[in-house]
Parts: sequence; structure tokens; C-alpha cells
Amino acid sequence: MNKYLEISPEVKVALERGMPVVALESTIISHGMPYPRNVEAALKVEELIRAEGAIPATIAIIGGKLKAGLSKSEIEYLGKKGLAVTKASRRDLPVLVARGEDGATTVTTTMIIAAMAGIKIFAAGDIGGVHRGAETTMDISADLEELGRTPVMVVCAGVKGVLDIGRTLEYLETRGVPVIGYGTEEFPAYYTRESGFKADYRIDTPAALAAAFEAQREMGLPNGMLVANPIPAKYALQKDAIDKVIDEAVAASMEQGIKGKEITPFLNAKVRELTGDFLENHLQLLLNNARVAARAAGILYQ
Ligand code: PSU
Ligand code: MN
Repeated sequence: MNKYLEISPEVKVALERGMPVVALESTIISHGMPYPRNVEAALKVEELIRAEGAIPATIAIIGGKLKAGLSKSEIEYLGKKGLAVTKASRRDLPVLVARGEDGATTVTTTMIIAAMAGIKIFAAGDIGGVHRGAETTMDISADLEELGRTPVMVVCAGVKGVLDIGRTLEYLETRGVPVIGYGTEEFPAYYTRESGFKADYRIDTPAALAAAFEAQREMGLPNGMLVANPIPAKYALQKDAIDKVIDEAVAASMEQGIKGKEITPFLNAKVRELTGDFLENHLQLLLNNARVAARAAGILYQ
């Protein structure tokens, strides 16, 4: 264990006793939703994980410490600080830590800190991927590289259509990341259950997810696993409707010259603005992922 890592007492005891633990990211709190609904959502997700018999470990960087397991007041602090918190990817860790600053963890840094703490499963909203136009901009999320190198199972609702989904899946294949459709053949696209692309495998139960992940780890394969769990049908949008909104958001980002780490929060906020209030659907999708992650963790940690 390194001196920068701080595991909360509750998470520490759970890990020592072999109880199931589920990691959660914090960029979704600071950059993904407005205050106070971001804090409410984060606490509801934690509550559901507990109700499923697992321990939640929300991950963030606070005062230069890599924290696995946040208190309610720390979640409130990050939610209130919102966009003023640094969105921290792998490349941001050294300077933030050395300076003793705060950082909200993306999928990448949540995986890194989870792995340092010994947490194997992480419930997210969606992951970053290959951006449209990446063949010239080279904008490819570090999330894909992290999935290629860090042994954590990430349960998400697929990737958003703001990205180039086909190239995202190609990249994951290159990096050796199994892409599992949970209860579906089709790879889901966050707002919608359809993307027009297939997952590598369909798995229908938490036990079968845990078995595949266990096999990957026992073989010594060092990469992560991506579980794509579609948004519940009741909260899903139709692909045609969301595609129009997405094209509009991408056009706006290009017109305004948005680049680098700003682009994902910009596109998410723009789509939210154009779809009206998607926050309830967003929460339902997070709860749905947290449930699958907690159930798989229950089997994995036995
Ligand atoms: N999805 C959201 N809001 C977010 C993110 C995803 O609805 O804030 C975050 C996640 O933390 C993800 C990150 O890991 O965006 C990817 O950013 P980038 O494309 O810059 O790598
Ligand atoms: Mn990027």
C-alpha cells in the first residue's frame, strides 16, 4: 500500500473480512450532474449498494490523498464544488497529489485507486471512448487504455453516441478488453438500449459475470473487463430521437472549438439541455448498474 492511499475504516474492514465492495467514481458527481441532485444521486447509489449487501467505496482525491470510501460530508463537498474540482485522469495524479489538491476521479483514476485498494468491481454511468473525428484529433479517452491495463470490472450503460462507438469497440478489442452485454447481444448507448453494434459476449447473470472475471484474473491477464448493462426500458430513449440531439451537441462543440478534457462534460451538459431533464433516467441507469455490480461482487468476494 502506498502512503498516498487512504481507505476509509468501513471499506478497510470490509476488504479485510472479504466482504463485497463496489467502487464508484466522483467525476460523475462534480461534472456529471448539477448540485444538489448530484449529491442526492451519489447517496442513493451508495444506499442501494448497501441494500444489496455490499459496501460502497466512492473514490476521489481530497487534499492530495487518494481516497477509497468517502463520508457523506466529503460527497457533499465535492458535489458543491462541482466544476471547480479538477477532473483527474491518470496524467493528473502526480501533480495533484504532490500539491495536496482535490481531484474528481474519472473511470480511469477510479480504476487505478480501486486496484490500489484491492477493490475489483466498479459501477459507473458510462465510460469515455474514441471521439468522433479522432482520426484527426487523436482524442481517445484514457479510460480505454486503463481498461487495457488495470484488472477491475467496470459495469456501465455502454458509451454515448456522442462518441464514435464503432472505433471505441475496435480500440477495446486491440487492448484485449472483453466487452460483455449484460442480458443483451447489442452494445447499449447510455440513453438508449440500441447502438447498432454488438457486444463480444452476452452474459445474463451476476454469477456468470463473476466467473468470467475470476477466470481472467486467475490466468494472470492484467486487463479490466467492460460490462455494458442497458438502461431499463422504461427510462430509455429511442435511438432516432437521441441521435438527432447528439448530432446537434457534437456540432455545437465543433463550432465552439471545445477540446481536450472539456469536451466530454460539454457534450454531456449539451445533450442534457437538449433532452430536457434526463436526470431521473440518469439516476435509474446508475442504480441499475450499481445493482448488477453489487450482485457480481457478492459472488466474487465469497
Ligand atoms: N459520463 C457522464 N459524466 C461524466 C463522465 C461520464 O455523464 O462526467 C466522465 C467519466 O468520469 C469518464 C470521463 O471517465 O467523463 C471521460 O472523460 P474523457 O472523455 O475526457 O476521458
Ligand atoms: Mn479526451
